[in-house]
Amino acid sequence: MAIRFLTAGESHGPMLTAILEGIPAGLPLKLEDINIDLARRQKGFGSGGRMRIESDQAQITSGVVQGKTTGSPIALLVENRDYKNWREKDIVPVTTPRPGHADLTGAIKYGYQELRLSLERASARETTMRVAVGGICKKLLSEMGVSIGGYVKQIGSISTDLPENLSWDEIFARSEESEVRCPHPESGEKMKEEIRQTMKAQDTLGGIFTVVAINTPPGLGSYVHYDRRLDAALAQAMLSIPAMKGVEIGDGFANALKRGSEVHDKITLEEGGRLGRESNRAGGVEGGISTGEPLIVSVAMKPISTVVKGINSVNLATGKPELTTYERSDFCALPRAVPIGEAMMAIVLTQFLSEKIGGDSLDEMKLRVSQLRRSHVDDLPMDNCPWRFGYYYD
Ligand code: EPS
Repeated sequence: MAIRFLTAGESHGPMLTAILEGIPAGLPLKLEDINIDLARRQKGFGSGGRMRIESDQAQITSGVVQGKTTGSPIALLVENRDYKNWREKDIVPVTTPRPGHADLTGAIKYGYQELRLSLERASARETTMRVAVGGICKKLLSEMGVSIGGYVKQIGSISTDLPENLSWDEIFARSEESEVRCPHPESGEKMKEEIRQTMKAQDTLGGIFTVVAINTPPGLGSYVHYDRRLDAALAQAMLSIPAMKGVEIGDGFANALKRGSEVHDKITLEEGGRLGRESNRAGGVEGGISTGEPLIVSVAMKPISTVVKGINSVNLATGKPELTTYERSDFCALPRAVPIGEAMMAIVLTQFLSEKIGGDSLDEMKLRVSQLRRSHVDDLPMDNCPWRFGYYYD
């Protein structure tokens, strides 16, 4: 069954909505499975005032009965608490577009006479529903043994090394303890200081976050067409998050500077015939197909485009050059971007898994996952004799 979803809702409208289709019947689901990630998306050093107003909680109006999915579309909603502050208000027109935001391009495209109409839907508020949908996908994946986590790798010029000899689960747990979702406490402190300095300078900061899926079955995705490659789908999903401008699979950019023999992950024979790897610089994908090693995706986020001190622009109402005006926004949203990246990864993996194995109920899916071919010599018998192409062609 194919997984698909749509979201609706505007940043200061009454509520956000999503419909998710393709989740099999019989998946136990608590609101807490969703709300835990909604809360994670709201937390992080460098957030603006809006996050003190909202306390996102999902409601489910279809597709889940007595704590289990039924196989029918799942309808989700999250109310915007801020709406009550806007519904009776006379809205001050926004006529000076912020460089970097959708204010100008939205007006060019849709012919708006008020730039707020662009920002209302282009706002990253919409990612609330992706996180809600991703929470359900994560729950389904967890039933198959797949878990997803992430951390902040860089904020502005401050990057982190991973603490040595820690499992991925430990890295994710340490990141959750940090206000900037950084697993390395010293680097985390430096990141916070960088954010403080930037706030003082009335400016904003970007950076890089990493998301990882552990225990992904091998064989998801394909090389047969551009749109069936798992790495390509992950890149598309990550770049669809507002403000994300670069994607790296594994050590993609560092690998580009090295020789092949230094890059490619040596295949080893482990006890019992499992095919292991000495490293995972490929980030868990070869030929557009998952290898079964941890799937690692890093994403570059540009600095938030609402800048307190203003950026040169043009007031479209007066036709005169003018600095952008400031309402309110985040100074650095990197910590909050991590759960959004995790959600997009969960959605893509659920899509690719469903496409490979189908299944209308959880039991059916679990059985099929257990029957998947693995990276194991016993699962890969070779004919090992010469052969000819034999096309029906002269
Ligand atoms: C955003 C601006 C801020 C952010 C918002 C994204 O909202 P407001 O204009 O209401 O202060 O807080 O993000 C969210 C509301 C959210 O839930 O992530 C923007 O312009 O993109």
